[in-house]
This record gives sequence, C-alpha cells and structure tokens, in this order.
Amino acid sequence: MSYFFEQESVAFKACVESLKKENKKVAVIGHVRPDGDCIGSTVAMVRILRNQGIDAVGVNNDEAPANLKFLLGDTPFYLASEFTIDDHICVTVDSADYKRVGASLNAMFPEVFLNVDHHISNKQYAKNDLIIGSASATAEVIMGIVLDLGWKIDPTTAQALYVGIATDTGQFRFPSTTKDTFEMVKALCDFGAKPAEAANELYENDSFARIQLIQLFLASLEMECDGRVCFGLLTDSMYQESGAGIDDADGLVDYARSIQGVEVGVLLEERNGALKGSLRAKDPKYRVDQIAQAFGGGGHACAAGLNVDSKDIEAFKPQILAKIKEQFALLKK
Ligand SMILES: [Mn+2]
Repeated sequence: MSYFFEQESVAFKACVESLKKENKKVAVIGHVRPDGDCIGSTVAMVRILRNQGIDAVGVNNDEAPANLKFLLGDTPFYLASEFTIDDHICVTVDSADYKRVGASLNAMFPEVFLNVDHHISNKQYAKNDLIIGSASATAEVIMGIVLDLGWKIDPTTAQALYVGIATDTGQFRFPSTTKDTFEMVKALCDFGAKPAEAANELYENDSFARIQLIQLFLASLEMECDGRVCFGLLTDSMYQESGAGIDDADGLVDYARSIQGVEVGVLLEERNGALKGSLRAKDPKYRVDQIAQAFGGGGHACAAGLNVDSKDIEAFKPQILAKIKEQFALLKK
C-alpha cells in the first residue's frame, strides 16, 4: 500500500504505544479562538486516542463557536477554566506556536508530549513534533495517519475531520487542496461524514447580527496598491452597533480577497484594546506568513495572522501596507 505520511504515521503509532504502556491520561489542546480545523482535530484526536484505550479529553481556552458545537457530540471537551489537571499530559493540535493555546494552558502544561500540525511556521516545541506543511489542514494530517495505520473511525470523528478539512481549504478552493485531500474526504464519507449536513450547520446558520456586522465591514473596504490590496476594518463600535460577537467575524477577510484584481486581502480588527490582523492571498507566492512574521505573527503562505499591542488601526495600517509593498517588490525581481 502507499502511505500518505509514512514516517509520521510510524511516529504517531509509537507515541500511542508509549501512552498506553505508561497508562497516561491525555489532554488534547488547540489554539485560542478555535476554528473548524482546531475543533475538528481536537475532537478527532480525543476520540482516536480513546478508541485506543487512552483516557483522553479535549481542553481549550475558549468555547467552541456556536456553529461548530455540533461537532463535539459526546466527546469530553472542557474549558481551560473548568479543567483540573490530574496527571494529564498534553497533545496539541493545529497550534504553530505553543503560546497560541493561551497562557492558562501554557501554565498548566509546561511540557508538550506531541504536537500535530500543518503550519509551515510551526516552532516544533514538543517532545514529538508531527508537522506536515503540505497538508491542507491538521485534520488532513490526522486522517492521513489514520489511513496509513489502517485504523477505523466512527461517524462523529469522520464528520469532525471532514469539517476541519472543508473549512481550512475554504470549501476545497484554496491551493492547499490536492488529490490527496479528496482521497481522504472520500474515505471520510465512507466512515460516515455527511458533507451536506456539515454545510447546513456551518453556512446556513448566520445570525442576523452577523449579517449586520458584515454590512458594516463591507462599508469599510478600501483599495490600496492600485487595487492589488484590499483592507477591511472591524472596530469595537461595529460590534456594538450590530450586536455581533467575535465569532461572527470568522471568514470576513475572505470578502477583501475575493474582489477582482485583489491579490492580498487584509482585515484589521480592534479587540479589547489590542489589534489583530488577518492576511489572505490568492496565490502562495505572496507568502503572507512572512509579512505576518515581520509583526510577530505567522501562518501559511496564503493565510496568516498577527497580533499587535496597539490600539491605533490608522497608525498601524501604513506599517503593514509598507511590508506588503516590500513583498510585492521582492517578487518583481
Ligand atoms: Mn488548521
């Protein structure tokens, strides 16, 4: 048989064997403000480990967004604030930098046993790092390993992995979508994933407040660099005016990128006195992860993010725009 990730599958199996042998309890943790891939990968990892007889639970700094709660099923999943550590050791999913899981989980688990991820910028902070930068999603890394090992998964696990892949590929539109992605999705359907049910939960469920937030966001869009870059803003006052919550901002940056002629879409967001930036490129050659890295952030070639300790969007915008222009200039050479 051919393997998706032969080396990593062998390494994962060895990790599972050692957890079993030492009778370890596992906390599977992911990044703050979890997205579809983070929740999907957490749920799947917990269930796969439990299926191997390991006492595993999911823990996150934040609650699963409302439109992803359906993925949890009967999976044990705790908020960090309500979780008591009882000899658990920690496995991270979808977290390129260990800081991304939040300060309270960092404090609870000074060491990481296993780090499973697909971010090229992953800092490899665990005892065992299984990073596949070419995978479209952490869920794809997990599914490849499951298939390589010939393991079976239940329909809840299949649905969780499906949603991880479907959301991180932008519904199979991003360049990270490959033949392997579809092979894995086919296998997930065989295991009981239901794409139409997932799409209903994810995309036919917007609150009216989110639509009003989108309206305010769209009104903020501005073109830069002769229409090659589009900036959108989300401010505290927009949240207040629309009544939307922070989960409602998911995916808004894609509107900025989706415009004809735009190569890089940028969302700058005011939140609790700090500033968050999201970058999306149409082509991986723009390496928006490098642009984000210049401000302490990171991510993927086509999708990256950053956080800055500033309140002033207007002051920050020229700084990030200058960096984007630099990147464009580099490509010209
Ligand atoms: Mn991901």
